[in-house]
Amino acid sequence: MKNNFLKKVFSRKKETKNIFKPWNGLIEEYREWLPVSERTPIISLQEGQTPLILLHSINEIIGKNVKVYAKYDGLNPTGSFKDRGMTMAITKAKEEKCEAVICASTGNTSASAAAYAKRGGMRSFVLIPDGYVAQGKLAQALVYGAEILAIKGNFDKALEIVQEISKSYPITLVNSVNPYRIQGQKTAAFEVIDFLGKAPDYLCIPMGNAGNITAYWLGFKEYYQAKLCKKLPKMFGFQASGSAPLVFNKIVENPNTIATAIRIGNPVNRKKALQVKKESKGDFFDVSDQEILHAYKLLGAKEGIFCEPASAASVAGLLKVANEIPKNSTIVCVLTGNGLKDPDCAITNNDAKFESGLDPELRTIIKRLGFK
Ligand code: AN7
Repeated sequence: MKNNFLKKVFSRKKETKNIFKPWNGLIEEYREWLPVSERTPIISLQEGQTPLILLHSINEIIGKNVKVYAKYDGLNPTGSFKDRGMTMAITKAKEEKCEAVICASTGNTSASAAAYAKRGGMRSFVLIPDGYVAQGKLAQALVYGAEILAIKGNFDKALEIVQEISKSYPITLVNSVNPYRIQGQKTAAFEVIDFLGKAPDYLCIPMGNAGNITAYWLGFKEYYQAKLCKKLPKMFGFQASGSAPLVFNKIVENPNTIATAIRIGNPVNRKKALQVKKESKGDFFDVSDQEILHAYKLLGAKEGIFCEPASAASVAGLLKVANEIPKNSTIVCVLTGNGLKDPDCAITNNDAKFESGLDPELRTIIKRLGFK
């Protein structure tokens, strides 16, 4: 049996199958939809083309013959959806001969900005809320050679400062107020439709500054206007209960949540987000940290998908509003960031068995496995 298999392997013709269609990054792939010209120097890490994964256990929980998919954007080059916007923002900064970029960040923007800026030969300055950036993200910013300033204040304060600086000094702001960020990020909606062959009935997405929900909606609308889909999804945005300025329509002075990525009390894209809600006949809801962690664990231990807590808010939200979802719906939940970004959260919040200090002895191990 084994020999036959090996014979077959070695007698195979020496040529590759060429099954992989090369993917050249989202600017090249969606060039005609983006503000680039022949002369634009494209800065890319071949981001995009992230998988849309059917979530079997979530489907089972909700029932009603729904089809729930995860858009796993944590598989981008720096582990979050930010790379979609950053390839565009940094490409345009390069085209405009800019030498340095700056951002405020809860972590992912800083990691992505640093990676793409360095690839483009620029300096990258990042302002972060001291003590509230997950370890993986901080590690990335350090490795990518960012110049990091941690402030005694939250993200909102940091964003105020970098907005001021970029007005008066020759440094390009790459937060989602930079319109090129939204342009890049809208390609995620294109990919969803390219994969499904239609728009989903619902898009569930976590919201912080609400750049991503704005970008998805723009992408869906552009495909709709080009007749590449026949309908538009309802946009469901979710925020953590302790940090839900868009849900409660106010400014949250001291936002607080385990999902540090979306610990944002005064979103700059507030108006745009409310417009998306209205136009799409969607809705915004809050989810508690407990609900977020429940979804986070479910995705990990039942689906084999490790996302960061902020991303799990999309699935937590869907589970919360499942009663409102009609039968046979197609739903896409955006998983915005990779679980490896926040190892502390993972180690503190899981239901795994972990025994340590065991003797390296066969009998001991067999017994621990539950055998005699
Ligand atoms: C994993 O990195 O704002 O609603 O500074 O990292 O477009 O702001 C991150 C936001 C969702 C919210 N999920 O997106 C930053 C930052 C993850 C995130 C969001 C963020 P927006």
